[in-house]
Amino acid sequence: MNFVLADKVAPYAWFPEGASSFAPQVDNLFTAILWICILFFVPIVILMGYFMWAFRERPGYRGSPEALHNTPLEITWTVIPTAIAVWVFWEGAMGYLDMARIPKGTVDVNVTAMKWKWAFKYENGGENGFEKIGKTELPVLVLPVDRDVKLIMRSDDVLHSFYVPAFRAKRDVVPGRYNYMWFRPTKLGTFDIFCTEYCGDNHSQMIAKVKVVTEAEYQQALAKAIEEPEDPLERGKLLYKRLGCSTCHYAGEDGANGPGPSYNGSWGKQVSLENGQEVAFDENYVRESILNPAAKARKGYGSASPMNSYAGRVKDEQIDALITFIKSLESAPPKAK
Ligand code: HEC
Ligand SMILES: [Cu+2]
Repeated sequence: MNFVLADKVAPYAWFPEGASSFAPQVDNLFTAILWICILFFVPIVILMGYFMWAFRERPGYRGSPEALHNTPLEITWTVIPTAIAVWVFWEGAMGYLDMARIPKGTVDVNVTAMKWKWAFKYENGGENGFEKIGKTELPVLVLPVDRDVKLIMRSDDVLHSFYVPAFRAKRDVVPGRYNYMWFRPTKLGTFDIFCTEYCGDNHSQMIAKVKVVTEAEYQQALAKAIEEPEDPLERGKLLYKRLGCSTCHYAGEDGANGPGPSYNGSWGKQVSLENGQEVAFDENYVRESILNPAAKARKGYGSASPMNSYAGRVKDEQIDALITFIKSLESAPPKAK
């Protein structure tokens, strides 16, 4: 017979694959507690059954009315269980402290939970990619193997909980504050990320994957995360968000009602400056505004522009892309205020 039930059932019924430095500790303590329970439970139940039968009420049988006393026995059954309970507490407390104490020199990732998805931002500002797994596109968090990883987590809406079963790591993600957790992946592979705090209708679909790769592959993934599209218009749109222009300038159909002028319908017009002059809103004006915003302060926005210079922070091709983007809004309707 080549059908072994344990092989079919075990991967689901027992632990998922352990892939972090926490896994051996958690699994060993769990297994030890399980065996302690079995070793106490089985003899106690057997003896209980036996005593029920041996000391049952029957014609001609009279039990002793006095309780028996045996000092060595009582000491034994007090000291041994106490020692076991203290050991379980000690192991649990040490394991907890290990998880709570975040080491230095970690790879940091920002995690945002929202109804009903996860978003990850790497140290270089790049965002997670997606991979088609089964029918759906899932966010994929790429992490290096054998490095300590720290997650800085927040929620956009309600309480969620970040859980990677293979890492034996779980932590609530709370709106209105940052929560931290750390772990050290020890195995290459792709593992599940679940939300494990019921957070609404689609809670069960709040899934993502963590992909543990070698250091070299991780560096590639980081570089890819900040890669910019070839197409200048797409690139400009992306930079408008990534460089934070969107926090002050309105463009297209989004962006803040911030302190900056709207890009919509600006291209090609004459704009009045604070010093009374007029300039054409063209390539050179945009370029100068990015590199030296104070040079030609726009009328009505005060001479002390809140916009900081981007000199040294943007390359010429990035300015070209931003120009292409602003130009594409030449006849966009003004923002709905
Ligand atoms: C902190 C808010 C802020 C940020 C961030 C910001 N700007 Fe500005 N920007 C302003 C304000 C306010 C003005 C108007 C005053 C002035 O001309 O300096 C302005 C002016 C401009 C102008 C001249 C526009 C006009 O209508 O006269 C351009 C072009 C411009 N910004 C582009 C950008 C780009 C591109 C980015 C991102 C790389 C950016 N800004 C980021 C606040 C900001
Ligand atoms: Cu959730």
